Amino acid sequence: MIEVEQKFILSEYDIARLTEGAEFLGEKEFTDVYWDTDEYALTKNDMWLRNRSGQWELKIPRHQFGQGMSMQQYEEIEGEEKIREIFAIARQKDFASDIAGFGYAPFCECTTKRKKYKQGEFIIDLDNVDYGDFNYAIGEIELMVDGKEEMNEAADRIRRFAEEKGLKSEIVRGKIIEYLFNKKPEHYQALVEAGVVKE
Ligand code: V4E
Repeated sequence: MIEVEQKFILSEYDIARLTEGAEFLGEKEFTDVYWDTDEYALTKNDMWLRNRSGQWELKIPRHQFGQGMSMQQYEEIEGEEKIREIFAIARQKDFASDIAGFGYAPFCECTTKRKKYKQGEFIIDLDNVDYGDFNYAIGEIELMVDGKEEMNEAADRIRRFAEEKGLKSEIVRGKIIEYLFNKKPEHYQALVEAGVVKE
């Protein structure tokens, strides 16, 4: 599955409009640890390797030509076996030790409290992210699609839905970009220079 999503900074009023009549799917909490090399080998290529509460996941960009940067599209690879295949990392010890051997190390840890809603075909996530010494609130509107041919159309549907709810489509810093912006300016700047982050 491919996730097509758009992020928003939401006021209380926006949240009320977005969730009015929506089905509340539940609340969960998870801790993410993101990994990269000192040279930012992954994130400079917009690839995001994380351990989410014990599960290894990799997000790979699948942005479509013609979509603005406010709409982000990533394929999610789940499980260490598939990630080992992609990076050709043979099993020697556990996954963390094996990737550490290739120069990977954690660069961001954060805990998210997520409220999830279903509004028609759309999934709405309202996240509150705790980085230890500061917090960030961010919302996402998402659609999951089977193939890349469906992505542009899904992106348009999200954009129309957001407009109906009075939301502006603009570039919003995702939770990890927000962390780098505040805490790791060198890493943040490297991503701006690589064109991964648009200011
Ligand atoms: C894709 C990405 C990053 C990885 C984290 O993705 P995100 O969707 O923010 O996290 P989350 O927890 O909502 O994942 P889910 O639970 O939906 O799988 S970190 C940065 N990016 C891309 C990115 C970018 N290139 N530019 C800007 C301004 N923000 C984010």
